[in-house]
Parts: sequence; C-alpha cells; structure tokens
Amino acid sequence: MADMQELKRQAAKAALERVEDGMRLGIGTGSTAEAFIRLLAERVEGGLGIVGVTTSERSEALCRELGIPTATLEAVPQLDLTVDGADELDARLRLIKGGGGALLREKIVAAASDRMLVIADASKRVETLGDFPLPIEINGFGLIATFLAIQKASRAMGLAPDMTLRRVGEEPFITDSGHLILDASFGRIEEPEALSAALHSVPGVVEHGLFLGLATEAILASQDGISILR
Ligand code: ABF
Repeated sequence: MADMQELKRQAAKAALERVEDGMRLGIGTGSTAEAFIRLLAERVEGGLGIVGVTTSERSEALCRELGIPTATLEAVPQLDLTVDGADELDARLRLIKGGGGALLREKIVAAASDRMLVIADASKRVETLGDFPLPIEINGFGLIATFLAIQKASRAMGLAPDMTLRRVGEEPFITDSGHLILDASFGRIEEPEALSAALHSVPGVVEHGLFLGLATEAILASQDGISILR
C-alpha cells in the first residue's frame, strides 16, 4: 500500500508528462511540489530545457541545489504552465492554498500562467471548501484592526471564523514578502467567490488562499491510481 508521500510522488510524476521542452514553468511550494521539483531535476539533467519561476524562497533554493534553471517573474512575466499543490480542492477546481505560507507568490505566479495544474493526493478533494483553515495574508500594520475588520466582513456573510495568527514557536510566522498570516477556520465555505470579494474589501488583507478560476486541471493520486479533474 502506497504511503502519502508516494501518492504525492505519483501525482508529481504524472504532472511531468505535461511539461514540454522550452516551457516557462511556474514551480509551486509544499511537499508535493517538492516531489515534482526532484523529478523535474532528473529530466533537466537528461536535457529538458525549461525555465522555472518559483513561488517561494524554499522552492527556489531546492531548484538551485538540483540544477533547475530559474528566473524571476520580472524577467519572465508570462508563463506556460504552473504546477503546484493545494490544501483543498472542490469539483469546480476551486482551491484553498497557503498552508505552506506561500499563497501570495503562488497566486501571482498562477495568475501569470496560461494553465495551472494542481497535484495532490486524493484526500485533498472535498465536497465543500473550508475544513482546512483559510490562510489570509495581512500587512503587519494595524493587525488587530484588520483582524476585527475580517470578523465584521465575515459576520455580514453569516460566517463566524475562528482566527489565529500563525506562529513559529513564540514568534509570528513571516511570509517571503514580509507579511503575517491569519488562519481562519470557516468550517464550510458555501460561497467562495463572495467570501473572496469580502476579504479583498478589507484594506489590510494582502491576499487570501482561495484560488478561484485559476486551476485548469488537477492530478489526484490515490491507492486506486491517478484521476484527473478538469
Ligand atoms: C502549497 O503547499 C500550498 O499552497 C499548500 O498550502 C501546500 C500543499 O502542501 P503539500 O503539497 O505539502 O500537501 O502548494
């Protein structure tokens, strides 16, 4: 029986079939994306020519270590394909991302790509988003005011999220872009589009982990094999 890491590797391996020579490739973050990076490195060593734009310092460091050529999004602002993991996805390819704290760059890179391919083990597929706490990246200025404004905007939608500031030990977690993250447990998010708009209406919110209308395909690996969602 394949363990979780092996399932992630299988999804990553299937994703490699979508990668073609000459592609400008968005490269995700997280353990599934790392499995993809490791397999990609083998192909690059074998002669595959791609340029990667990474979504985190962590993935950038791994790509460099493994010899995958990378460029900044400033240098390569339009991408052919992004391959990234997710924390949850529904049947309409709506996602929650950001458990790894890289949601802002992940969203910018996905939006700059013609296609976004999600790779995950099949346990990430849910009927309704929201079981996984929604990461909300916020500016450090006015943290409490932003917290209260998010509560108010949520309440106006009939939602009462349980929100906590993400920490590493005693210290607040700081994103690659220097912001903070609130993890907001909504339980069920029946209207992701409306919640997305409500969160974007709060000035201190930099970005949130609802990825809507960005993913074009998902490769899900389970004990029964690979399934594709489009
Ligand atoms: C990133 O890594 C995320 O946006 C998501 O939070 C996470 C998925 O983690 P994993 O691949 O380790 O399950 O893609």
